[in-house]
Amino acid sequence: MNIDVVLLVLNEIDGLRVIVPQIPRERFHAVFAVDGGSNDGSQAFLQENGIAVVDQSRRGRGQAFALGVQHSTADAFIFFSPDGNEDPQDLLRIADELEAGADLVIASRMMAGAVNEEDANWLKPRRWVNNAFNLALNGLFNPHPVRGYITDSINGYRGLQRTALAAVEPFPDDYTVEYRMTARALQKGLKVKEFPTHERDRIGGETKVPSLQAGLRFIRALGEETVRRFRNA
Ligand SMILES: Nc1nc2c(ncn2[C@@H]2O[C@H](COP(=O)(O)OP(=O)(O)OP(=O)(O)O)[C@@H](O)[C@H]2O)c(=O)[nH]1
Ligand SMILES: [Mg+2]
Repeated sequence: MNIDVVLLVLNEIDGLRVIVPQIPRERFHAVFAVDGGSNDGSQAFLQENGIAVVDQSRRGRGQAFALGVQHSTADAFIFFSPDGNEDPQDLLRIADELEAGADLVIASRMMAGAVNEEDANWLKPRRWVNNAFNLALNGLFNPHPVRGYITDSINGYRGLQRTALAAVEPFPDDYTVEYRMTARALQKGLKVKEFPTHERDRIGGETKVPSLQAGLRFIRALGEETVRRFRNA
């Protein structure tokens, strides 16, 4: 099976310098990047390292996912953010799960055995908010909400089969793309597989996602996906 790694990049030069050499490139059909308009040398660094860059016409993680799929000729894709949060060794695990037949593979920061950046804190606001969205998604879209409970429906570190595209497209432009993809995959009865990951610290640069705005967009995404579900039923 051919699998491509799609790097999602917006001003990640510090992360790229550390992470790119750690990508097990020989395992993959192609490794290429979708860039949301970096101006910090990310594009030049990628090109120097033999990684093709697809330019986005506008900013947005969802559009980056869509372009990644459009430019890939592989049987499956892994979406990877090279900012330091995601362990490049997990690329191999995701590839194995895709080869074993999972339609959607999610690196979970929340399940038993996983480590997430808030674990050491007493207050875990991001985890609590994510868990509320996980609960809503499992309740609304998961045909097996107990035994098949999805613990990290939002995480972007994931692999997807080309054959699963029909169930999860079209992608929205923004960063609700992963959440909606998980909802649609569950609702269509696709095989969604999670494994525990160790989330690490961002290496440099800045967060691109404002958290309050993100919360509101996720609420809207839930509403829109619910309407979509009943329209499709
Ligand atoms: N191509 C593309 N990549 C993007 C865009 N927005 C964010 N990214 C990348 O997507 C990844 C995730 O964005 P982050 O800002 O790290 O979001 P986050 O992981 O929730 O936030 P942190 O915890 O601060 O790392 C990073 O690799 C970004 O460079 C975009 O519009 N286009
Ligand atoms: Mg990040």
